Amino acid sequence: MSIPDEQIFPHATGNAVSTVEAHKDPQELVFYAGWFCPFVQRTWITLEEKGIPYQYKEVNPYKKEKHFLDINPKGLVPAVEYHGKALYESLVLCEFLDDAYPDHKPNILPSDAYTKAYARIWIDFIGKSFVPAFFRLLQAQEADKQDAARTEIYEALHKFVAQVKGPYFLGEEFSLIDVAIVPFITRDYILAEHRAYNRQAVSADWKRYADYVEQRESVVKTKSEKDKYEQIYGRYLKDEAQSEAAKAIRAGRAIP
Ligand SMILES: N[C@@H](CCC(=O)N[C@@H](CS)C(=O)NCC(=O)O)C(=O)O
Repeated sequence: MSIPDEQIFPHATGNAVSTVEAHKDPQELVFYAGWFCPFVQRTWITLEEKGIPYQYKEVNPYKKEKHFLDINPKGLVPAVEYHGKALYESLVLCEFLDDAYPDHKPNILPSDAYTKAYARIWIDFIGKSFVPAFFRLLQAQEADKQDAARTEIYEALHKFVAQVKGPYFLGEEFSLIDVAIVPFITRDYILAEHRAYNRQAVSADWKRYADYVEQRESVVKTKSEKDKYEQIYGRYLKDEAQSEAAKAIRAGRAIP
């Protein structure tokens, strides 16, 4: 019998424990998070990069509790309350943090207008090409579907890596492009262990980029233990997950 999505491990583990502990006190910014969620990790990395004071609140988004639906009617983490007003959507939140905390450097988006627009093109690419392919490969059951999804992911990564200046996407500066993709890099061992994905097989350049970006302090500080992620992704690997993302992939829709 499959385990319902609501029964997830209830709190962060590993490196993320001390990060959560350091953010227990009330602040004007409340961060509604799920320790396991790659989209949450984007916003969490941004908060840590910028040293913004925030209060971490763990939410199980699968329970769709009323108090959380009042904050995010979509019922998804991450979300924030800022001076009592709610916002959600990981990338919107990352950009908001740049705008709302201009004195907290570094900015996660480049200040130059051209580079900012160029960054948004590749952030959009991650959301429309790489992330859906990542979920498709996780959820694919038959060998031919897995092969097709692996090819799709490799093709997306070839296009992405052709633009990487190194060591980060834009060069020396860590930016929202890296933030958008790195939570999936820290979880790609699931694909490596179960779906014959391999960083080196994508390309040496991809492996170099992925190996480097996952070492960033803000990324390491927001990571839980591997076996806890495996519990969550085990349902995806059997295509039994009932998350909004899993259902969308199954139905051939864009992920929410
Ligand atoms: N587009 C959203 C996606 C957020 C998302 O899918 N979060 C998942 C957890 S990783 C969630 O809250 N799932 C609850 C559900 O699917 O019911 C974002 O970028 O913030």
